[in-house]
Amino acid sequence: MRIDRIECIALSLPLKRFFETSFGRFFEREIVLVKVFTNEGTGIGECPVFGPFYSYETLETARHIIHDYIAPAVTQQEISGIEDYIDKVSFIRGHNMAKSGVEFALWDVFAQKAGLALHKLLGGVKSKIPCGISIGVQNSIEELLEEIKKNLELGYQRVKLKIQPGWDIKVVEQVRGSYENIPLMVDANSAYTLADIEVFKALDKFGLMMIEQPLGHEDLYFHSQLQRQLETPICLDESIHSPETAEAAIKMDSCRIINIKPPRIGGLFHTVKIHDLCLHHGIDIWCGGMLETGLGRVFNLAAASLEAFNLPNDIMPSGAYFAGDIISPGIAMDKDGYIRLLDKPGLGYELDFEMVRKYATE
Ligand code: OSB
Ligand code: MG
Repeated sequence: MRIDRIECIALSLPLKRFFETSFGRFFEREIVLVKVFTNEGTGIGECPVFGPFYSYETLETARHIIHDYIAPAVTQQEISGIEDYIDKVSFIRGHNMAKSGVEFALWDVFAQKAGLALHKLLGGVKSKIPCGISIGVQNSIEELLEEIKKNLELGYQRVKLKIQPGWDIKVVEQVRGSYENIPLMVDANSAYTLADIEVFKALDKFGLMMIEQPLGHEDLYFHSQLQRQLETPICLDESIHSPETAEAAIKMDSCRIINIKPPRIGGLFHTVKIHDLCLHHGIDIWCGGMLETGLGRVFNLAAASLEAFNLPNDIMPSGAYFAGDIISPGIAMDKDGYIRLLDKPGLGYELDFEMVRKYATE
């Protein structure tokens, strides 16, 4: 297969309601839509960059890396498969979201060419994917309890609360007061240090499924120190960039669970690698999200269809956070909190050009 051209389109989608994490409150979602034109068809992917709050990648760095480094390394030549693409861009250090945006589009082309649904081509074994909801920091506890109620009624199988200093122990205590038995977890997005050990010892008493990324976004060592003092499993998100960091984290006992976000680790090829590693070591995994559009969620759904993804995922239907979506049909979740995988060749969804035009920023 030969890649002729790669195109990036910047999109900005308004959120239905603000989304707040320990790194900020957001009202809109800016992402990069990636189109890869090959001699065997066109594929689409997305880079769900967040600005330098979550990681160093931004809309501008993703476009820059794709146009000025990835495209020259992979266009106008034969690409034998995904692994060949991974090899050809491996000289670029980091910039996993930029790399994965193009990788996703290539998976789309290869799945179309094989006449297989993407999740089947990847080796997925599931027909439906369990969903959890991620609920941001709210203005008040009352507002939070209202959000939880609404989302449980929609069918989500677990609730993840964003926490930060000042919005942690009391909040979890009150949520547990109203919902004694729901599958509940928290995500700190690196808002604490080991000096906050007492916060985690207090959280340890609430029967949480896990505490996601409590400490530094690059850290493995301090997480291993924290994990040995807690019953609750630590789940790493930001700190895991690659199969190598995943292996180091497992060997250091920095976590018992890994949140695999395909864009954060450079795409679906590395997703399979980390999946296999976690299966081997008995580490639980689930697929995280970056407030992707429906398009980004399709790649996450394929990841979550792999055997060892055994916990509810941060994969939401269209309409969870956005009023409109850029794919058609929209992604739907049933009342039991499952998204059914489609069995059409390729992604199974089409780009909605009218919505893309509506949200394009240039
Ligand atoms: O840390 O998991 C995270 C959203 C944006 C950036 C980081 C995170 C999140 C979420 C939302 O928690 C998950 C989702 O719905 O995509
Ligand atoms: Mg997280």
